[in-house]
Amino acid sequence: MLIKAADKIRSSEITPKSHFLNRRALLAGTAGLIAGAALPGYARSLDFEKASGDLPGPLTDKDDITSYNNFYEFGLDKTDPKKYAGALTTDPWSVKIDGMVNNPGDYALEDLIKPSTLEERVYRFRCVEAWAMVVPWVGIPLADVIARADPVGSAKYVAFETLVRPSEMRGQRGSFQLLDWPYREGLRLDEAMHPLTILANGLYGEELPNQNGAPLRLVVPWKYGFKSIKSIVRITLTDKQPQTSWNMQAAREYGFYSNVNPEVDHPRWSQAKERVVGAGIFAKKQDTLMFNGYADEVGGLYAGMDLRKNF
Ligand SMILES: Nc1nc2c(c(=O)[nH]1)N[C@H]1C(S)=C(S)[C@@H](COP(=O)(O)O)O[C@H]1N2
Ligand SMILES: [Mo]
Repeated sequence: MLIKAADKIRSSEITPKSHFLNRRALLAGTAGLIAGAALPGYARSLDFEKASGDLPGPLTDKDDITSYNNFYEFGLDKTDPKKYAGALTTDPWSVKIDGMVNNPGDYALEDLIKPSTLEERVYRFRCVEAWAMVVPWVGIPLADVIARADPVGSAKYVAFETLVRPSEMRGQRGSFQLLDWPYREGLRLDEAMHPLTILANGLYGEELPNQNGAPLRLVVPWKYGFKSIKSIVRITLTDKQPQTSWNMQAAREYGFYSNVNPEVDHPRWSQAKERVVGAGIFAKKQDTLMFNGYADEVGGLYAGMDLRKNF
């Protein structure tokens, strides 16, 4: 619905997987994507280009990005979301923004995300199970949404919640539930306001497939995948560190920060190497990069912190 117009423009311009992405060409594509009234968004993309250093690598096939997913509301298997997430009604959709803000309210999705403000962001994306992807997301900076809600000075964290709707989410039905719903995530306010942090409503220039978290999901490219919460219905500003689903499930294995860090292993496996989704299980693993390759941009957020303790 929202970015339908982008389909035709983008599909002809997608760089084949085998090519190393040319960010400038891609941004030219983005200019087309947001054609017309969208100069501010384009300007921001150019700033981002300056700030973001090296290219993230070849794009992962859209098929892989949309058929190998984690979305426990639809089942525990990585093939479940593609099979079952189609049952979710994503229109109409609204997001409640509450807590320590001057402008709380229920914001309709189309009011929160205007096509003219959309940007394309090509990010490395990393699952804790050591799968790596490169995804051309479409979305808006989370900072813009938070600024609009106007946090009060003492707000320090942002909490997120996913929809609870067992009638459409088969993973929320039945007697065995691994996670306590709603799926919850959180960021420190400075992490949430960082220009790399986006709310995505699309990928590959098209509307976000349900299995990837339609209609609106978080993308925090320097953190493990589970921080990037899907199908968001609530954003709460708070002064207390929010509870997060995986930390609630297994606190010893999943900390609040969850920054990609090759030096801090998961208790049950090493995080020093990663596999590229789609490359096959026999492909050589590659080294995991500190902060998933975004150390220059985000390292300063954690200056002086013990990242073994704050994992
Ligand atoms: N609501 C919700 N969000 C979620 C999850 C989930 O189960 N439910 N899984 C997380 C995990 S573990 C990962 S790795 C990413 C996967 O995102 P992708 O399927 O778009 O690759 O979504 C994250 N967001
Ligand atoms: Mo994950």
